[in-house]
Amino acid sequence: MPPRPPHPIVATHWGLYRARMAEDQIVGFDPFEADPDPSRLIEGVIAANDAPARIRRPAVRASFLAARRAGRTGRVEGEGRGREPFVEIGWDEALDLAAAELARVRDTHGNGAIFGGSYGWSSAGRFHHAQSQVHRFLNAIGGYTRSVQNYSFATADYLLPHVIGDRSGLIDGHTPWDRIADHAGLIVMFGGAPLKNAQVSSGGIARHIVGEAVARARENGARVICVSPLRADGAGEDVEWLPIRPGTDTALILALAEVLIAEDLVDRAFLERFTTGHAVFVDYVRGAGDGTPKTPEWAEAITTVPAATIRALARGLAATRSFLMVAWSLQRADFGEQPYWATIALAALLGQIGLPGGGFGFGYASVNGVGNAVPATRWPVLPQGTNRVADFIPVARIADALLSPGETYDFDGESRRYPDLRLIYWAGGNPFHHHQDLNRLRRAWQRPEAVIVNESWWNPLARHADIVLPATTALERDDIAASVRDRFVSPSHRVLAPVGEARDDYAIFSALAERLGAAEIFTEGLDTDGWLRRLWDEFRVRTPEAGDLPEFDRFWAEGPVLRPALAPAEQTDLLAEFRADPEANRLRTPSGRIELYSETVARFGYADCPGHPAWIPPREGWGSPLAARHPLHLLSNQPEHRLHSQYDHGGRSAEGKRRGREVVRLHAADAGARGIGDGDAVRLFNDRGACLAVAGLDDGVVPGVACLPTGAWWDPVEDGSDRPLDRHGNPNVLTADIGTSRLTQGPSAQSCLVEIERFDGPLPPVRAFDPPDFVELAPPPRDVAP
Ligand SMILES: Nc1nc2c(c(=O)[nH]1)N[C@H]1C(S)=C(S)[C@@H](COP(=O)(O)OP(=O)(O)OC[C@H]3O[C@@H](n4cnc5c(=O)[nH]c(N)nc54)[C@H](O)[C@@H]3O)O[C@H]1N2
Ligand SMILES: Nc1nc2c(c(=O)[nH]1)N[C@H]1C(S)=C(S)[C@@H](COP(=O)(O)OP(=O)(O)OC[C@H]3O[C@@H](n4cnc5c(=O)[nH]c(N)nc54)[C@H](O)[C@@H]3O)O[C@H]1N2
Ligand SMILES: [Mo]
Repeated sequence: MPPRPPHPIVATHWGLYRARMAEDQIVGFDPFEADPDPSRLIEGVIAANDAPARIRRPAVRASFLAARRAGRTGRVEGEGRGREPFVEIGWDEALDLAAAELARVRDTHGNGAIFGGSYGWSSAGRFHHAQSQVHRFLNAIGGYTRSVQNYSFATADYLLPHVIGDRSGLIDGHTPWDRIADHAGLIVMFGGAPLKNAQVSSGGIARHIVGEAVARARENGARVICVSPLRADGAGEDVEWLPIRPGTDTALILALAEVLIAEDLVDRAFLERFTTGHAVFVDYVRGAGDGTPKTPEWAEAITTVPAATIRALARGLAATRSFLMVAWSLQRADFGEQPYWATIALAALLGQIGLPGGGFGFGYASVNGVGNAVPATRWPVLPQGTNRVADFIPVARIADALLSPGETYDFDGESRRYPDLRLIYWAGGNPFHHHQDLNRLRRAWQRPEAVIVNESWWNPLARHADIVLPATTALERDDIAASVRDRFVSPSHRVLAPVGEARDDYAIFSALAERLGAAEIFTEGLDTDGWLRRLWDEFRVRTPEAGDLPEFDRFWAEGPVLRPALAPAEQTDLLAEFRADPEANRLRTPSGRIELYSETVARFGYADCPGHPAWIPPREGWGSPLAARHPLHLLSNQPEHRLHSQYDHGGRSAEGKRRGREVVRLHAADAGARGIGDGDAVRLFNDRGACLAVAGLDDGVVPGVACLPTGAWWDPVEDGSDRPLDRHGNPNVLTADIGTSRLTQGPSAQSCLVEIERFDGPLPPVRAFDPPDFVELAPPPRDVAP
């Protein structure tokens, strides 16, 4: 690599930062100068880099190593994954062992028995992106069973094509913030626009835009309403809060539609010209089939939003240019299709879709950069090769697949079978953070014959692996960073030496590929320097202003390049072209129009996702039978003080905790009824599990709701129970592992009921950040399956 410049820059998912150096040592970070609203998530990251939780050497689960050293293959039960000590070994033996597992499973059961979905956010750089690396490697050795979708918006991802023909307004094609700020008179944000979430964006951020966008809309006179169980989801003081019960927005949206219909405020011409199935939807809203008109009074009983407020809001929506935005969280819940489809239907009744700053869009603050007016660019990506295995699972059905190989399940109109997965390779994600019902996942996780993980930290994923290979962190390697939602491309310079024996994922996979006879396919003869140059050169060639971009060495020395923003005249609103000419620009739905009733979805015959938007009471929520025992609705939203589980052992995350545990926020009325005071230790529980946390009283939480953010490293008390108490406050010991519906099979974490009690016993110390126990020699395996 060319030398590191004197003022290096580091790219993270939460922003670009200038490294402050003193005598060649990094001493701190300064925010990137073009960023108006830099994130503090960088704090503590340097100190965390060589924390005790760091994985320093390759390590193997003790009974697994003993079995393999004794020549025994197959599943090794021992004490079970997650409950055993590890043996640290040298790189050569570790790589030989991992390569032998891959070869044996591939040769015995085929590449489809290797699960390489490896979902997760990894780190920001494009080349060392662990996801891309592991997929490229597994393709080089013949392929793997992959996963489709993501945890963020799986449900919307598979619903929207049925409704508007593609993922516009979800993945790209959003009406830009500028247009909304300039034209909208009323902005209704279901799930709010939480600035805590807009701190991050996959691939990195040069400019944080959400705070200034909402402020600009307010300056231009727009009324901004945050519909949420949490007041804090509003972006700023002058955003109005409309409190709602979680999981009930569909009822509110249907009632808004009912008012428009009853008061003749519907844009009939729009419905006729641009939609299909509106008669079915209107009949449903009026109660034609089920005898229940979806009136504001009906919705008030479900949502707690007063009927008068609903009527006034509906009239307000029709009286001005209005924009409906929905956070991704709403579809990570039972029947999460419904609030999205209902929003599109409501926007269609209003008839403003495709007009400047009008209509609908999704995820505007779920990450930074949604609605950023940036020119479409194909940023540098590591090519992943071709996967010769066609099979896949929906990403959130991992535990089902492991528990029930061969079993059938429904998915988007297909009846499919779960594959027989024998080996899991995970790099750059943390299923013991992201998956629901972790106690169930742990049971499922015992099934495969081998689990190989590349990680930097002894987090719950690494602890549940057989072979753990220590990976470098982003601070320890050179990379190129870029994000589809932003305008920058930047070097990310190595500012620290690797801790212990950590290696880059690229080096790890190169060495494995070598052992499996695929080195040339995987590396193409290039080292890191060679790859970075190739990615840069390819990017320069396909970028319009290629001539303005420096060659690699200058780029490396000079730092971030900002591409020009889209000029106002180049900005368009979602579905504007369709509105301008619906024949020439037919949507890719069967009718070519917006489908308020989908014959395709109706034909699938799923009771949990009928052919039009509908109110289906959640499996878990207020009013469901479980509420008698577990009356509080648990929201597990994204954490303000970290990205998922990353750097939970570091500075910023620790600041958000009390007594070393995650804070569960609840209303004083709910706390008082349970004898819980602010700062008390509490136990949250339901039939799936239990965790400790510290109570934070907050009148900005709707009564009946408890909010425990995700990301505290799971810290089970190992007492032999299959539902051990988590000491630290990880909500995924409580959440349900059930697909949103048979249509989309997405994660449904936000539909979760719990009870909370004061915890008066001695507080067990948090052990999550201690390394596991290490032993010198593996004990003989107790039980080896053939
Ligand atoms: N209850 C509940 N659960 C949820 C959600 C929720 O709302 N509620 N949200 C879900 C959503 S939207 C998401 S996206 C997921 C997020 O889930 P994940 O993306 O799986 O979470 P992360 O903590 O970001 O995991 C990334 C892991 O990659 C590791 N890593 C980082 N860089 C590298 C690298 O270069 N190499 C290697 N080998 N490893 C690296 C990190 O140490 C970390 O362990 O969580 C989901 N889970
Ligand atoms: N700081 C930080 N930012 C993040 C992340 C992180 O880990 N840390 N993760 C990133 C990722 S991967 C993703 S996918 C996005 C996710 O983005 P979102 O899905 O938008 O994130 P959440 O925080 O789960 O939800 C946003 C808010 O929706 C509200 N909400 C939940 N359920 C309901 C409901 O039924 N009705 C209504 N009206 N509101 C509801 C909650 O109060 C919550 O605060 O966040 C990203 N941003
Ligand atoms: Mo996500």
